[in-house]
Amino acid sequence: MGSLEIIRRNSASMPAQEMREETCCPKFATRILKEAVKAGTSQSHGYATQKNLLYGYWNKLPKKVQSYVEENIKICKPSTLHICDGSDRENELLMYILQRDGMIKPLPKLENCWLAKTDPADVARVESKTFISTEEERDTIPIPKSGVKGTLGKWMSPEDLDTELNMRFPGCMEGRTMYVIPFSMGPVGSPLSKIGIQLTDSAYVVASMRVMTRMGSKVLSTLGNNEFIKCLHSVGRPLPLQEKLNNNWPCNPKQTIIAHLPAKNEICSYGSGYGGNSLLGKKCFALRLGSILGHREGWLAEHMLILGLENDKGEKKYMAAAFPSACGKTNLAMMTPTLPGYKVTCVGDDIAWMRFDKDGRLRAINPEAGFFGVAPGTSMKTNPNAMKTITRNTVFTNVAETSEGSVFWEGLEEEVPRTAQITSWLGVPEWTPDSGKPAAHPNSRFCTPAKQCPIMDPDWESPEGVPIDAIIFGGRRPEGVPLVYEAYNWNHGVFIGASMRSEATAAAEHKGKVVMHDPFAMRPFFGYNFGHYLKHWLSFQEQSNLKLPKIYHVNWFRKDDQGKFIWPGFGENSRVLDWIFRRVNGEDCAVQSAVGNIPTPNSLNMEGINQNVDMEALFALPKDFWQREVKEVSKYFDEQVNEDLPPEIMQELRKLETRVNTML
Ligand code: GTP
Ligand code: SPV
Ligand code: MN
Repeated sequence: MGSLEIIRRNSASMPAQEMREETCCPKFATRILKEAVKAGTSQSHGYATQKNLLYGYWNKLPKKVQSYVEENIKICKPSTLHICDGSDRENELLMYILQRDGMIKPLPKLENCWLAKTDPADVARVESKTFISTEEERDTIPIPKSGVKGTLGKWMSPEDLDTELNMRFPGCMEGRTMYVIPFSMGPVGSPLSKIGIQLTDSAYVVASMRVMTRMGSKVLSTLGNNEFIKCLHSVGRPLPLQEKLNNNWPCNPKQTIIAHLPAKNEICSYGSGYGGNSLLGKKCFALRLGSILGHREGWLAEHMLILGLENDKGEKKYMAAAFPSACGKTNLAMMTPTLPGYKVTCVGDDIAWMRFDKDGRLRAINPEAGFFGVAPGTSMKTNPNAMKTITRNTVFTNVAETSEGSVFWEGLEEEVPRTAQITSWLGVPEWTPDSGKPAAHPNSRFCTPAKQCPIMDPDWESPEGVPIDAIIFGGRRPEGVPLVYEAYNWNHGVFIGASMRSEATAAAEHKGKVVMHDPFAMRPFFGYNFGHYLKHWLSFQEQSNLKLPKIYHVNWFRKDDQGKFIWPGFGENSRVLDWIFRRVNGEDCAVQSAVGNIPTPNSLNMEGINQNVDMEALFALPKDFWQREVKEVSKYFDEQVNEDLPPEIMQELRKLETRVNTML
């Protein structure tokens, strides 16, 4: 069968797409597909399942990968197969297909940039439908106190999960192409890296994985016949469609499930095409399965940015920071310091894999190769490095567009021409703020190659990772929590991570701005029992050969009585990083407080700050607030972590309680 016949047959049930094909670049696609099919079929003698290999080389797949693919072709029944090589030509093909299907459109004002708009029902991670399946429930989550609903992850028995998967996956790719994506989390070949194979029926996912991971043929040669993480993904909308798509975006929100099977090193995700639900290398692999592997193998997989900070004397240190989703990791990782002579370099903006090396130093790699960053709030004022990164080769999802063919979101008001008309993410033309609705979805994002960021650290792809001297926790705390404080020691630091709380954001399905517990910024991403996770963190304290990083807590989001942020944030956060830097260097610039060491008066470098900052309000420690905080954290540990709470954490809580109660 000829290539285009295959394509035509696939879209026959959706005549609108035939028309779009005309408006794209059919000649180009015909040529690539013809070549691809020639290459594919002439090489496909080993292809046992008699399916149509549309692109790629079956024989180049290691045997174990072939078996995994074959097994799932039998279940999902795609009509064609595409084995990804990661080439530019392949990407052009994908972009053609996505345009033809009405899922993306070009943004002519920017270089090779694209706009995708999803079904408005598929815009964020869905924690309520995300499960980890182990024989023993307690391996996955602490058993909450009786009568309390657990919030530290969701468990499903292997039998129940089997039933759920069997209800969804058989035939789920009918009429569609199954893409086989070989990808490496971490630099290809690094001893800290791990390889996955994702099978998906979404070309959008392939295009995104190409940016977010190292993807393609080079990964297969490194893999050989070794084990890999199995990642199966389907949007859950076989062809012909039973119901019309919304926005041409295939997804199946009612049936969505994101399942992790640690015993089989496997992830199965169905029904969502968005972000962390579908780019399985990210949260599913690098954090949930990653944390399990880390526990097993003695390392850490964390929801942390990694940055390098060079001071005005040319000294450099690396820091890792865990903030919950949409709480400022990308911004801090790419910040432009306002302190003269300081320089920040970016290693990663979302995930860190960290391991102590033979000299006892904690080394971190960024397992990702791209940024899937929150668009709203990103501007030349707040994050110029991100703005410079996303001007080319970027896929924007659920942002608004301008009449001149560029993008718009909340925060760019000063940076789009006054004459430009704005079409909102929901397609409402001539959008104005008066509509009362945001132009871009609050969780709209850019997907952009990390190497385009002008401040990438020279060692960001170093196979051995960068040495970490400080670990920073933080969240959105409108009241009570000071700008920065330092843990008294490692165990106190682990306690600080465990008691993290933050205002809910749009990155998940939560409503409103309630302050939620989000220990280690990992609550949605723990791959195993949080109590065991704490024990793992605490275990490093006992190993005397380790040079443990110092631990900090920061809060950029404290508000005054008028509801305004007290701290200017963004580039000014360099003042806090500088203080941390000096503390790591052993400088005597801290004083004890109930919560930890805080800067001595005037030790925070405020030189040249062009705004009045109420330092007293920023560092105030209201006794009643902290008494409530202690009670709340205590209740949380008691109800949620229950029997699995390590005694060391309880001791730290009691110490905090005593310090707070004896406060003036
Ligand atoms: P995920 O990608 O969801 O994990 O989020 P993230 O932690 O990388 O958050 P990001 O840096 O994208 O920031 C999210 C929002 O917080 C944006 O709207 C930013 O403008 C805002 N933000 C970041 N840093 C600061 C800060 O220092 N002060 C204030 N007020 N807002 C900030
Ligand atoms: C987050 O929510 O923390 C993200 C975005 O980084 S997603 O990839 O959708 O998880
Ligand atoms: Mn994140």
